Amino acid sequence: MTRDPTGYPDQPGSGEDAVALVHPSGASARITHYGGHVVSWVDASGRERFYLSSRAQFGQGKSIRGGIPVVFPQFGTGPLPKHGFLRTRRWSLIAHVYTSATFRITDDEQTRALWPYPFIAELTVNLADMLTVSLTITNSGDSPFSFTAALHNYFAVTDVQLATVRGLSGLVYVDKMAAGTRSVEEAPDLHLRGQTDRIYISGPRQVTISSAVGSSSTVVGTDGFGDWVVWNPWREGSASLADMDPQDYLQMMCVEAARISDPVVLAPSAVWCGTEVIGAT
Ligand code: TA6
Repeated sequence: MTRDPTGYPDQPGSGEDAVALVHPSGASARITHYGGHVVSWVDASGRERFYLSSRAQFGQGKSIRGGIPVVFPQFGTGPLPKHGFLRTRRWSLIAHVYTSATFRITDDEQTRALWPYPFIAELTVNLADMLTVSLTITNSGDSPFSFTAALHNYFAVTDVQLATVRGLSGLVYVDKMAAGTRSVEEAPDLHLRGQTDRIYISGPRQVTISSAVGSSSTVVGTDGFGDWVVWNPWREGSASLADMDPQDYLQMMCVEAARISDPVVLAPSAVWCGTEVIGAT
């Protein structure tokens, strides 16, 4: 999927307001204030590397379907809204040059009503040969808290049935499609054959999606996360999502840098940082 880096699919009434990054190589990226959400990265060869649903909703109390939703302070379901509350809130832009932008969001009355902790979250996106995304969480209160988090990457693939994920072999995974049972990944190259929703525990720091866009690969390296999530709703799952065309499951693969199995515990004034570096080869 190639998208004009200066343009954007029309989203009538979407309220999408994004910050653009541009690099002399021709690469570009866009990040919305809503959700502190990377919605596009076009690499130097002009290929869009993220899936973004044409039915995505912007700023309407929903997470944007595509790009990189920021998950904090709860991955998945639990006492808080699913995947936490940062992905559906407006962030402030605090720094922006051509190739880099930093967004910030802090606790407020609404977040404290859900989760009673003061925090500062910052998302920094750097565009160079690769795209680097860092999520930093500071405990700005006076009691410790713990959290789970993820950068919920929706990578673009030309055909999910041809794409593979390398790097997960030998890992234990929690299979949400099999009532949370644990299995060991045996495939050197993971092919998705149907609806998939797995948490790979304590994985390597790098995975590669082969045959991602055309014959090119997407390489994701991480620091501070530890787990990986692989998700694709397949035909049946995407049909139940109002913000996704049922055929779009073919064009996306979520391979997420996550911190789930070993939640972060932050003392007052302590800072955690999770980073991913994404390359296109
Ligand atoms: O990260 C995988 C997952 O937790 C799946 O279980 C699936 O529900 C997906 O996220 C998308 O969640 P969302 O709330 O954005 O529809």
